[in-house]
Amino acid sequence: MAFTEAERLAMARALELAARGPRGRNPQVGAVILSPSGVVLAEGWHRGAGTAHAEVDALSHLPDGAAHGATAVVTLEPCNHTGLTGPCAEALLAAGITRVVYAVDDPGVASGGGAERLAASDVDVAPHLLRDEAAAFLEAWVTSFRLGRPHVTVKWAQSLDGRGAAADGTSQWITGPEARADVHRHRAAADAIIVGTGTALFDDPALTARIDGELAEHQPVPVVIGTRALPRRAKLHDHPHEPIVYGTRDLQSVLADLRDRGLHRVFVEGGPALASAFLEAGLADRLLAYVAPVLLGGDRLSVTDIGVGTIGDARRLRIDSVTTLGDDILFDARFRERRAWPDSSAAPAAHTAPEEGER
Ligand code: AOF
Ligand code: ZN
Repeated sequence: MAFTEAERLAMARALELAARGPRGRNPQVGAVILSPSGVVLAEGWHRGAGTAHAEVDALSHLPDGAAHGATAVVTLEPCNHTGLTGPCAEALLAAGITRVVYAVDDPGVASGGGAERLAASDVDVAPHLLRDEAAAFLEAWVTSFRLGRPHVTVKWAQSLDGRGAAADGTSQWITGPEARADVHRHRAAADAIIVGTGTALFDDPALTARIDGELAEHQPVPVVIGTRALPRRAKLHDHPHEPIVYGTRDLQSVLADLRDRGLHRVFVEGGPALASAFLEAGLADRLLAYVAPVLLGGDRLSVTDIGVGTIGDARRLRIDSVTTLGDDILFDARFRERRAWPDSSAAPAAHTAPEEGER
């Protein structure tokens, strides 16, 4: 598919615009309207459920007729349904748009199909410009949309021999400063950050996102799972958000509650028992494994039992990137099998999601 330089720049701009929208139930979407010669005519973005979609927001800045023969560049395939607002495909046609460039297909059964609708009316539809960037940006929304639960990233730091702590349980600073800074960037991108009470008691983590020593603009809500009480002096109590404490081990109900609170990007930070519980339940979408060139030996592993009794049951992942961070290496991987809710009307029981690109 051929794209012009103006379209590439417009898509990069549309992704920036998308990020201005709130991280809520609806996707964050951006749009740019280009004249036939590639001049930016208008910009728009989606401000959350019930408000205008990005394309309609962009078109609303133009006088009638000004978009005739123009190109719409959108980060998500224009929708084809009447939800809380009308179908964008029809709005683009009514405005006289003759070319639509978009990044990611709309995964919705009802909302999808906008590309076909537009093509059927002789609009030149060019999909998948900057798809990888846009898909990464929309990953959490696509997961919550498809699986009916928040997107879960499990993170751990490990020694080269797969240990998560030394024999006495100490585990801070397995990895170096570059890797730890990277963890804080991921924290800042999350809506909630979960630890077990064991970690909360033993490590006394602050669970804030800090960039260059300063609190990041966006702070994830700290969440503690387990039955032991937090000491009153725990650092967690100084977090800008009041910690949420769940005295249950039922991860389904925890995720359901986080979803109902509008927290769709969950970052699981430890320890091994909690990470293993998410893995065993099939409730992990992404793994960030920071591997340090140290050996610890002993029996404190990064992951414990995850219900794999035989090699055929091994949890398989796809590695998306391997990055050197100082002396350490980050494996960023996606789980091949993921589970939705067993009890959800939004998705079938123990549903196994096909991999991205296999749908
Ligand atoms: C677009 N452009 O900017 C967005 C889209 O209930 P509604 O009407 O807000 O529709 C929400 C659905 O529409 C959402 O699940 C997704 O499929 C699509 N979002 N589509 O063309 C946009 N935000
Ligand atoms: Zn729409």
